[in-house]
Amino acid sequence: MEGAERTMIKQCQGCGAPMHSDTPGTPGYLPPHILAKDGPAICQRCYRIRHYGQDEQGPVAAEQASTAVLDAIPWAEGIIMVVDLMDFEGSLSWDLIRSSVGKPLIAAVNKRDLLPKQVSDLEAVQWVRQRFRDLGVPATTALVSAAAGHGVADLVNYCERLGHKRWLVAGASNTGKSTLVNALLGETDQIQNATVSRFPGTTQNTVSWQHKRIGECKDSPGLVPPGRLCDMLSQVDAAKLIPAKALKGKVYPFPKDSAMAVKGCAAVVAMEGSTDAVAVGFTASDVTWERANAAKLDAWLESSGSEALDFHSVAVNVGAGHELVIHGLGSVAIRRAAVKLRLHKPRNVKFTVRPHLIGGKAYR
Ligand SMILES: Nc1nc2c(ncn2[C@@H]2O[C@H](COP(=O)(O)OP(=O)(O)OP(=O)(O)O)[C@@H](O)[C@H]2O)c(=O)[nH]1
Ligand SMILES: [Mg+2]
Ligand SMILES: [Zn+2]
Repeated sequence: MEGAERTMIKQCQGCGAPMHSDTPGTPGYLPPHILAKDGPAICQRCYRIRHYGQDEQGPVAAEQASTAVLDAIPWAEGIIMVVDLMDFEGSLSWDLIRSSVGKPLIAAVNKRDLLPKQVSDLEAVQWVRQRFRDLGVPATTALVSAAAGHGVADLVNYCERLGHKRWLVAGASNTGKSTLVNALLGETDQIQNATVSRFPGTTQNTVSWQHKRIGECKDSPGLVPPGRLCDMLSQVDAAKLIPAKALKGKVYPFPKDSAMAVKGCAAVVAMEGSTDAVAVGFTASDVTWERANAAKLDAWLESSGSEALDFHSVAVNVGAGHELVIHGLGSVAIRRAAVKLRLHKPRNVKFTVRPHLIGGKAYR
């Protein structure tokens, strides 16, 4: 009887893990007397994340997340792909984009609240649309701040107009999928909402929610796109790199031989370029770009935390008005004159050169 009830109920409404009373300290665990109660419930891990901000159990395995998302795609009539505006290229999941072909793909470009005020919604949307065109991503853009509720009503209206009734909310880990699901549900009468945390890998499996206007929405575990620096560190070090603060720029003159670094993570050295060149180092996390001594970069880079990263360097040309983005870390925008620079980064970390997100009005 008890076993039958268990298989009937039970999935954690916060993270999607199957509920059990077998192994304390694993996702989905609840003591038997609580698990036996009726109604939706959240597991002990979700409870600890929500009330103490702690996740001792660590992230969902990348393969498990990927399998859960790929399994849900045939079910979905439309995909809401959540992308982190602060780590745009780094948080694009190409596996998801490829697997979504043939279905409406809405890119909910999230964390708009972290952009400086000088950038208007229109500018940001135009920039995102152009990036999707350049990258060949056939997505409709919805600029949102799931945490602040910005753009969420427009997203609901758009989904409703399309008329589909099964929506999969998917994307890279920590982009704000669960926060968006909660914002979509808004003032509905759901008893438990999706668990949100600053640690990547919170959601364990797909979880269904009923939305009055757009039908069934599924939250899903975060995919891990290759090449993000934050995914190569321990959970504690990674948390320092995860975009959670207003995007901040540090402006430095960037003539030949000058250098900037984020301690333990990456550095850039100007190899060729005019004395007029200026670099703006952007991050939206607990780390910042600092001026560095080009001759002493090794010391800067080796001060990484617990993990031993394998650094290498690569030459990169960055035009004026463009920026070098280091996936899962931040960017360096070049102003006034083009620069040929040398980028020092951990070997598997990817980078992109793109037109700048923040135009001429800020950080001139
Ligand atoms: N500033 C800001 N932070 C946000 C926004 N949306 C989500 N976050 C934060 O981003 C972090 C991750 O949010 P989640 O909703 O748990 O992200 P997720 O994509 O469900 O993450 P996983 O389940 O781990 O894949 C949390 O610290 C959120 O508070 C937003 O619109 N603005
Ligand atoms: Mg989640
Ligand atoms: Zn849970």
